[in-house]
Amino acid sequence: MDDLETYAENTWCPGCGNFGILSAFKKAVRKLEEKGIKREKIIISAGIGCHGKTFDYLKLSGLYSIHGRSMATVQGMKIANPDLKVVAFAGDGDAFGEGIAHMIFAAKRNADITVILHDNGVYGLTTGQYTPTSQKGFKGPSTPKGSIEEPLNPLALMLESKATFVARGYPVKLDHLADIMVQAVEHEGFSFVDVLQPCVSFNNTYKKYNAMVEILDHIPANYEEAMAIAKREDKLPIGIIYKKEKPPYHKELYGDSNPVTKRMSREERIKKIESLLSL
Ligand SMILES: Cc1ncc(C[n+]2csc(CCOP(=O)(O)OP(=O)(O)O)c2C)c(N)n1
Ligand code: SF4
Ligand SMILES: [Mg+2]
Repeated sequence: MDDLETYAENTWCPGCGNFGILSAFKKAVRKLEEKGIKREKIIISAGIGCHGKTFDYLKLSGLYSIHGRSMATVQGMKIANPDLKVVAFAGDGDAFGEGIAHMIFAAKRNADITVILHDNGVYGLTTGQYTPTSQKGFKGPSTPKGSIEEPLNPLALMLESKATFVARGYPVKLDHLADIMVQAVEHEGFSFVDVLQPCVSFNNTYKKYNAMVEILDHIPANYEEAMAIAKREDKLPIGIIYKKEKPPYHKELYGDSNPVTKRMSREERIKKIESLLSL
């Protein structure tokens, strides 16, 4: 048993892409520790789904969220204590179905959170319904004749929503994914990692991804190049697709102040409210 493992029994299907995501994240935590980020400062959350079990299998502090709400949960954690590095594990149904407004607004306001998307193009836990990222023609119990909708492009959507760090990884390229995760957590602002995650039971994409994944040899120079890479259909480039420095939401909101360490007394708060009301 490693020191990031919990007592929870792992119930993912053998071969699931989630195993690689979990291993890559454990590697990332250890690399972050080597860089001086204490383990107790890394706080996690997750939605509901197969991806959500990542929360059960990681010995880190956090709060298990509900379907589509882990992005809101970690934003609250960050505002309450800006010293924390907060990470949300999200599913594609979770983040871009139920939680799509949270994703867009978290990116728009440059909330200092990291979202790791377990993008398997399917509702895995509920056994195979189509999601916003399912390919056109995808067959499952809710689309027996094949989905007639076009999929969302998570990278392009997050770029358009003003995310300041956008990346894509593949669990088969485990060390590469771990490096992306490290940089995503280190980034000050909204960081989004779209992980191409094969679901062996309901959407087995290993063959397709093995043929189409290509490691980017540079970080695109600007937004336009990033968007062009995000929209490529001939290949699936992985790596950091966009990175921009911009003040994060909590700093715009209250500078370097930390409500945990700089908590006003009751009297000070009443005085502050009175002064605000008298304006
Ligand atoms: C508010 C709410 N709506 C729906 C559900 C039922 N539900 C649980 S998991 C799930 C699908 C999860 O799919 P996804 O987010 O893609 O995660 P995956 O299982 O593929 O990792 C659904 C619809 C729920 N638990 N709560
Ligand atoms: S149903 Fe799919 S996503 Fe869920 S554990 Fe099995 S292979 Fe993984
Ligand atoms: Mg899914």
